[in-house]
Amino acid sequence: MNQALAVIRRTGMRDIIAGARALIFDVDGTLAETEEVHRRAFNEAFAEAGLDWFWDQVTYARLLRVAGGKERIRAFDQRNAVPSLTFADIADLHRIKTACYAALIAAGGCPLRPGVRAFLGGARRRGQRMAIATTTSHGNIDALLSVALGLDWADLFEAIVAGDDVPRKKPAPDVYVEVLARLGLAPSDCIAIEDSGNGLVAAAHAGIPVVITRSAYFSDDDFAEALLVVDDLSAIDK
Ligand code: XBP
Ligand code: MG
Repeated sequence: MNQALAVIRRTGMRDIIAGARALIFDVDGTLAETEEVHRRAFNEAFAEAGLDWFWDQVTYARLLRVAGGKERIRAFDQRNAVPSLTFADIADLHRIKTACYAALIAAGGCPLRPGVRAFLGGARRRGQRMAIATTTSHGNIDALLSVALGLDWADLFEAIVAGDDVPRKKPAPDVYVEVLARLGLAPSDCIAIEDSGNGLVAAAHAGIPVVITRSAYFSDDDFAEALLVVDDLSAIDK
């Protein structure tokens, strides 16, 4: 698409996005580039648990196709003919990882991605309703957004649905279906803001139009079904 068409398309999209009754935000990779912090937290948890595991960026990029930290640990353990961890072991290990993540975020934070703060402010000024639909946990959302948006961050979002609130994680549509139910809105009234192929599939299967903001670990995913793909949210407000 040439530059002029891209500008027209983006301008038209800006009006569509501004006209949505609700905006539903993914968290990891969308509001902030958190996956490197998650990866560090997983590796700290493995060391604390005495496991000789270490996930480098290449390994983690492959494992990120599995949504959910517990599921990711299980997928990695099952690479061995005889998995070494029970479900209880995995739950314990994931609790350690979540504590490591909270400590890393508290120590250094993870800034909001470019344009996110302005985008949230614009939506609030326009009176648009906002919600969160994520695979991660409520504890991780709170750890990240308490630092990035302040202790009253939850006041911005009418509905906050996390991975363990629903039977199936992304790419299943469950978190988005639950957000729609809590908002009492139709899919076409809303727009989802996502960063990954799994997130696009989840929102699209709930019938919600999707804006993709490319993130570090998912920039090469297939976003053909998205309403709009931008490098970050600042591109929309221009
Ligand atoms: C991203 C995920 C999460 C995080 C790790 O969620 O898939 O699993 O990678 O967090 P989203 P947990 O992009 O939907 O926000 O270890 O708590 O799962
Ligand atoms: Mg994401």
